[in-house]
Amino acid sequence: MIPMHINPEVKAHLVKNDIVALESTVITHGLPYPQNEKLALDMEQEVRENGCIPATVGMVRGELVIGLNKEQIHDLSSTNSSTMRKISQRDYGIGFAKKMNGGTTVAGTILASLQAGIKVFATGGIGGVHRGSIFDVSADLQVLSQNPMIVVCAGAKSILDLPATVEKLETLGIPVLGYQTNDFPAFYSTSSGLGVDLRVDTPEEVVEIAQYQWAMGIKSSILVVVPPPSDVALPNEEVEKEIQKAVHDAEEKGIRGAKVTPFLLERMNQLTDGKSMHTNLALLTNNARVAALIAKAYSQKK
Ligand code: PSU
Ligand code: MN
Repeated sequence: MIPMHINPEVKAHLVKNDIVALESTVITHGLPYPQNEKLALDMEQEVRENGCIPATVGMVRGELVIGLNKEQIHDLSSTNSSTMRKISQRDYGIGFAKKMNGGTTVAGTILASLQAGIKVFATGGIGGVHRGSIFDVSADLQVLSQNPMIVVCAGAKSILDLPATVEKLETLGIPVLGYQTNDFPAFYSTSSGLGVDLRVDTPEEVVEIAQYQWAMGIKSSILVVVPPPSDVALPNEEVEKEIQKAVHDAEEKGIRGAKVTPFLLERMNQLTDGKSMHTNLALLTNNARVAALIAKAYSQKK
């Protein structure tokens, strides 16, 4: 038995399954306090306003919590990130045994959601293949390829090598659906110049495709990519300069492993005078909205 607590409201909705899982590495390591706490609550609110129940996932003193309460969200938001772990696939045993506090990554949240029976999950951007000379590929990709979830995101963070990440998604057999778009978004920008496997315009189409894929016995996630809202999207060329600087700084400072992504996000925020964070926050809540529409459709079509 694993130490897992499912919030009573989430538990009561598991049969209907009109639930959206939300990650927490974005809270513990992705955004500064207090913007992270506000974001977490805004995403939950967005899910509720669109007719579903939010379940923010995290680890609290070695217990996997599915549906953090407000106090737990406050604690994970305001605690120094260096004392918390990024919980990805390899970290569960360690986190349980050593009673750690941590934020679950995309990989960690997918694994937790499946334990609870949740099928739809919203995040900002998945991890992927990093740029630069060090070989660094997020465990998110592998976990996406092996676990059946509907994952809503704005593509992969553009601090990554997007063409390589998209190739890797193809190799791993992860279908990429463009939600009301023909383009693979570049996180801060609406298009990376890369395509998607299919454009879909409704939540029902996403659910139908997922159900057929899983009925084939294929246990991979379905990636739904949503461009950032047009009023906050940044021009590709504008962010690209800053990304190159941030990646250069990370290499120069010898940043490695799980620290790379948080470093790059913070550096981007400094380099863009907070503009990148503004876009990041807006796309996260927008993804929560789309995920709720999909979870609702899923709950009705089960
Ligand atoms: N996207 C963001 N902020 C984040 C992340 C993604 O805008 O903080 C997190 C996600 O939790 C993702 C993780 O799963 O970064 C990837 O980390 P890594 O590259 O170390 O696998
Ligand atoms: Mn990595």
